[in-house]
Amino acid sequence: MKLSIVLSTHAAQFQAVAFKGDFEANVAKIAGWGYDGVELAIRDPKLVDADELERIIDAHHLVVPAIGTGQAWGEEGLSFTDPDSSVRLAAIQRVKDHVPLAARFDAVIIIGLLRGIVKPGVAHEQAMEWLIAALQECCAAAAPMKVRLALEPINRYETTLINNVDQGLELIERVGAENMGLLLDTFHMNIEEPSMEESIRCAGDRIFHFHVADSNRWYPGAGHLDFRSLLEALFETGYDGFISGEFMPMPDADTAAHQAILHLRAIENALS
Ligand code: LER
Ligand code: MN
Repeated sequence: MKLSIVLSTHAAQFQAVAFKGDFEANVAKIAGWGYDGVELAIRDPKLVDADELERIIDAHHLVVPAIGTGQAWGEEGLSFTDPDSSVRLAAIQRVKDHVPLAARFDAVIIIGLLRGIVKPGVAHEQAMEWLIAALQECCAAAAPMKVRLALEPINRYETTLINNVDQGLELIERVGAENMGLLLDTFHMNIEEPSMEESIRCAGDRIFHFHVADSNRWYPGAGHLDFRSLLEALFETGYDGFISGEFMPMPDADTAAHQAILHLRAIENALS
């Protein structure tokens, strides 16, 4: 089982990123606990020194399975579905800017809240059309560099666009790009899916990335989700990507990261 954890390259507001702050010290701690990778949350790749990033990641024998883009929404309000076309264009350009960095690390680009919400005065289908056109453009820009995009179904309290796996799969059909898949997140699935295991089976080989947090969005093992059953269903689909921890830094970031890997490695041992 390949395990990673979300790490922000810069300070951000999003609460479920356990690690913010001193980047290299955090990478060292993450490697020390036995993680195999770090998922990078990057607001704008132009703010990142890619050589330095690669040096730090390599020095700690980690890889980067995915790059999160949601901070561009959280900190700057960029989205694919804003009624202002200049905002939509800026969001598309931001994803295109991520492509060279993602190619360098062989990382999936995550489309979470960068897709936006349906803003007041915008019809849902209009937002869907903007979303589909944006994803088609980003997928076309990413394909020559063999970069994949993963759209994350996100619970209803955070967005009204693509809350569950069914809607995600229908969206992928409409986008019609081979390099477009889904990121499933156990926290959102627990809110939206009638059966999380069944949804994992339905998504099958379209699962490009996987986030884990428990029912309370604390580390796996701190709530009531059955991670053994969920991971069994996930691996039965043939998924061989990363299981990436995205949870609250509770009771504190170090305890959460350490407890998560203890819980997930114990499940790995039980499954083997
Ligand atoms: C990001 O991966 C996520 O899960 C969302 O909750 C962001 O708001
Ligand atoms: Mn997530």
